[in-house]
Amino acid sequence: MPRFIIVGAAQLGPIARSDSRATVVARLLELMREAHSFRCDLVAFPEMALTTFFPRWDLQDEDEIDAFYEREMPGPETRILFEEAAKLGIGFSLGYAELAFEEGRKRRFNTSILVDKSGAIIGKYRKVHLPGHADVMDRAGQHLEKRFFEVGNFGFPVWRAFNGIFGMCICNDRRWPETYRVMGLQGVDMILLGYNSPVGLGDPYELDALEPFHNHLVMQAGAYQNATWVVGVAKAGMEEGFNMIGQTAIIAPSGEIVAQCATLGDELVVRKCDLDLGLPYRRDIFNFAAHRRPEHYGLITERKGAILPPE
Ligand code: CDT
Repeated sequence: MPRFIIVGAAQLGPIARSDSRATVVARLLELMREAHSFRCDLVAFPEMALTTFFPRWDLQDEDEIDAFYEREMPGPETRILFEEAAKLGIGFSLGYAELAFEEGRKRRFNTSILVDKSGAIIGKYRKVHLPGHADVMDRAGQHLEKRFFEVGNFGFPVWRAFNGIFGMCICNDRRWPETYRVMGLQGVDMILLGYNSPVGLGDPYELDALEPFHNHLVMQAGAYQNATWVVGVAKAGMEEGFNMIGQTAIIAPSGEIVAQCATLGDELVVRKCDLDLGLPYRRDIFNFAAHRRPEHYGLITERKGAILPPE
C-alpha cells in the first residue's frame, strides 16, 4: 500500500525579544491553518520557535533566562496549538527551550516534540550537538548554547507515526553525519529538523558566504546517504540585529530539494511525499546490511577529537 504524507515546512521570520508568546503562537496558528488548507498531515516548525534566539546574549539573571524556557508542554500559552491541531486533524513538530526538573535539579534542553493528529505528544528529542561556547568570546556575535543548554540525553530515537518512521534533530545536529546515520539505521523515512543559523558572528567571511551552500549540502547529503526525507525549517531574517539564513527546504531521499522557501519571513512550503521513495536506495546502493562494514572502520571511538596542526 502506498505511503504518502503531505508535509508543510513552516518557516518563521524573525522573532523579537519583546514579542510575547501569544504573538508568536498566533503566527504558528496561522501557518498551521494554512498547512491544513493544503491538506497537510503534518507541519514542521523551526528550532526554538516560541522565542527569539536568546543564546546570542550574555544573560546573567536567572529569572530573565528562565523566561525564555517552557516549564510544561503544552503550557498555558501553547495549549491552543495542540487544541487547534486536534480540531484540524494535523500533526506538528515544534522546537522550544525546555526547562525540566529531573534528577533533583533544574535542567535546560534545546528540545523538539512530535505531535500527532489528535494533539498528543508522541515523541520528544533533545538537541545533542550544541554549537558555540559557554563563555563570551571576543567576536562580533555570541553563540552561547553551551551555557544555556545541556547535551540532550535521549539519543536519536525514531517513532512510528503518520504511516512511516519519523525522527527529529535540531539545527547544528544536521552538520554531523552520525545524526542521520543513527536514525537511518533505525529505518527512518522522514527527519524533521528546525534551525536558527546566524551569519556575521565573526567567522571568516568565506565561511559566512558559504553558509547557504553548507546548509543545503549537509541536509541533502544526509537525506541521500540514508535514503530518507529531510524537512529543514529555518527561523530566518534579521532578528535582533543578526542575520539568520532561510532556505527552508523539503529534501527527497534522492538528495534533491523538491520544495524551498523564497523569502526570509513566515512562509509555508508544501509537498506530497512518498515515504517509499527511499526504498530503491535502501535495497541497493545503501543496503546497510549488505554493504556497510563497520567492523572494518577501525577504532573510531578511541579518539574523541580530530588531530589539529600545532598552533
Ligand atoms: N542553532 C544552531 O545550532 N546554530 C548553529 C550555528 C553555529 S554558529 C556558532 C548551526 O550549526 O547552524
